[in-house]
Amino acid sequence: MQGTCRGSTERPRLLLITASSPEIQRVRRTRVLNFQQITMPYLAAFVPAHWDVVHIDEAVTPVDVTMKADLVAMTFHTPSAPHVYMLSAEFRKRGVPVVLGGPHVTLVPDDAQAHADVIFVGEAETSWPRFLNDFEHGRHTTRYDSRIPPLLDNAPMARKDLFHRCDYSAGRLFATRGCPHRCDFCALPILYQRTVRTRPVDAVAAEYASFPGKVIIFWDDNLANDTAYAKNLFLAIMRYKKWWSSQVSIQAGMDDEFLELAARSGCKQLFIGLESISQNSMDDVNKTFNRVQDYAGAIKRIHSHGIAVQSGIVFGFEDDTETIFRSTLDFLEEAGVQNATFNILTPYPGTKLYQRLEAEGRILTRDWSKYNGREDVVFQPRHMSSKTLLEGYRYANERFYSWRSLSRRLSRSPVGLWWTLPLNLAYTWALRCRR
Ligand code: B12
Repeated sequence: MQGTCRGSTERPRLLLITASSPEIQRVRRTRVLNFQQITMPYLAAFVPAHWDVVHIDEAVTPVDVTMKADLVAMTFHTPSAPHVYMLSAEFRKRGVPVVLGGPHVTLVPDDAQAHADVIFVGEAETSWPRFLNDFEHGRHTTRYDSRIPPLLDNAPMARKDLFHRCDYSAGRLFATRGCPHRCDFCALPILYQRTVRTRPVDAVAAEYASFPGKVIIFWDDNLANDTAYAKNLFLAIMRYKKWWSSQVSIQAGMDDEFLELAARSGCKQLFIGLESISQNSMDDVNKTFNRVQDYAGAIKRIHSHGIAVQSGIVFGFEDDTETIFRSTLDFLEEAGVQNATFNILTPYPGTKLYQRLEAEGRILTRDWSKYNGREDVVFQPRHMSSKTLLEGYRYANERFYSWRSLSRRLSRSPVGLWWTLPLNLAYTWALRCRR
């Protein structure tokens, strides 16, 4: 492997790749929205100015392994791991050193180490610039571990010139990072070591304002982790009159002041990980702060502030039987939930859930490409067959985006009908095309 860059007069070239395997793109093809990814444009902001930086987002552009580069760095989720390892082998065969980081690497570093020259475990605000300097001087090591979660006081804006949405209509940023909880199925306790950190409100507001487009998504894990911070942020971004959405926990739905300020600052939808309507299941995976009895009231309160709800639902928990699919859909329709993302429970390697199921001999495959949460069941469910789980998951999607459910849900809660109706119709249409 080359440790240094080409001739000293030439600018070194860094190729950043947001990897997404063809399989996961196929699995997620019903997704109507083409999500802008920010990890690599954000890491690019730390790269010294004398580097040429190119970003390929595989969701929109295929990777050409013959591309000229002095260094390749990739970020990826677990289902893209085999694909990334293949890409990595191709680059390395051509003498280009490869650096890997992101959720899969942090969850199972030893899995990735064999396929890269250098891996990054955890967050990289400190280690990434250090590595680039080491690399240029030919003294880098093979593994950079971020043991202390970095503060985000000086987090730069992501480089918009590297976004694949060149019209900048897709405003994506983060204000906070991390989550204090330890849900067994979630990667966050490992990725961010259960520490919640915030960026300065002014810096976030400035980045928010810098997007010419009107629609913004905060890629936060839970914008309601620190409600005092969030309320200050809402006051700061109100003046820009944009529309935004973020992920929050159900607790946000119980805080009228939070919801009122959120709505006034332009919040149009909150994504809430309801996960399951079975309290036993929530308790079993250590998501005890989700109190199922509070769901309906919280959703109603969110709606009363003119904010739509997108609920994250997971099927396949220990308490789930064949009736869970129908009763979940009954609940979502009754509550007038505007949008939902359904997932098949997937024990990502490195999580507590994976360890437990592995100890019980219930992991069915270690082919990471099947860890997509949408089309494959990778563990043995307790009370049903894999086939029943898969069929139930499909039933949920079909029923939720059927005409009947759509009219039931949206008539029950017509919040933001001018945009929730077209979006629901788009999902319905996408599902029909898939059949
Ligand atoms: C936004 C998001 C998405 C977006 C965009 C994805 C993207 N790559 O940006 C969309 C909607 C497309 C998406 C899809 C999926 N996602 Co997602 N997503 C997130 C989310 C909420 C935020 C990621 C983000 O932008 N963070 C902000 C950036 C700045 O931080 P960061 O990515 O953590 O990067 C830092 C470090 O990790 C590190 N780093 C990261 N990569 C690299 C690479 C190098 C070279 C270096 C040096 C450092 C480095 O440096 C950064 C600074 O410290 C996370 C939760 C989370 N907080 O991580 C889940 C998360 C990453 N997603 C997850 C999952 C499960 C999925 C899906 C599989 C869901 C599904 N069933 O379809 C798909 C897979 C898509 C695919 N193509 O493979 C899991 C990951 C599980 C796993 N084992 O991989 C997470 C952690 C959620 C969770 N709570 O478990 N996702």
